[in-house]
Amino acid sequence: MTVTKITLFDIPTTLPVPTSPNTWKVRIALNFKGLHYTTRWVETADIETVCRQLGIPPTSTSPSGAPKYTLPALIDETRSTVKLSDSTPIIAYLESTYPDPDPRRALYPADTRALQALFEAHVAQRITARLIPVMVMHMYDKKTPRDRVDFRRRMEAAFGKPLEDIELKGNAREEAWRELEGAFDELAVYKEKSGGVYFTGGQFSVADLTLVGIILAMRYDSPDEAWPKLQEWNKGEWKRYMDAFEEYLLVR
Ligand SMILES: N[C@@H](CCC(=O)N[C@@H](CS)C(=O)NCC(=O)O)C(=O)O
Repeated sequence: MTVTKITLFDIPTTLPVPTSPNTWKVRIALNFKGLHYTTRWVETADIETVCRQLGIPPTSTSPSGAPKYTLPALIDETRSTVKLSDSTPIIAYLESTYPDPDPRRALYPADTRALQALFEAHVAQRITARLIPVMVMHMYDKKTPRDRVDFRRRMEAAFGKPLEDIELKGNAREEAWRELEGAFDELAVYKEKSGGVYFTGGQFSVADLTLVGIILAMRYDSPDEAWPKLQEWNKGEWKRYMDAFEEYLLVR
């Protein structure tokens, strides 16, 4: 393990593991690179205060025009102090600061950045956006009591209805699951073209980590619905895919 002084900021849950797709992306990258780090757990309700206090930059702008702060964030105090937010730039930083001597183990090769960004946008549109209507109550359940209040308030404001009514039921729910299965079918067809276990062949990349983060959220937030379905789709393809990441899922 490389001696580094890195803090990863992640969101706690009531489980022994986090469920945030974007923080998982960075955690897997740190574990894969063998960099020493510790986790600072910050409830969603405190993200803005903690980031402002520590000088961690916002990741976007809210509709009101105010800066928006999200996790993951990372502070690296190994050489000088570097403060970062946003999963993909964090991985790009880790890649350039702590490159693997073997270039085939690069997680974010510079010449693939456009394609990887395109993949991230595709997954966000086809999968992530479709998960809330079938997972919102599962997500709610796994949040800390304080974050449940915050989550309910934000979701109800965004959807204009009670949290319980955001979750689809009956036929509409089945149809939403069929659409999600179709999105994974499509990904399986593309993945076969890589000729390897991962979307980038024999070595996973940021693109794979984006999808893995989403699948981990499905597995941990919804272990009795999303995860059993996913394991069956495409003849067990996604179960085998996830097995390949098992050694990088340590939470420290
Ligand atoms: N583009 C950001 C998105 C991060 C993001 O949306 N994080 C969520 C957790 S997965 C978050 O911090 N949510 C808290 C909030 O919206 O207040 C990234 O890739 O890191």
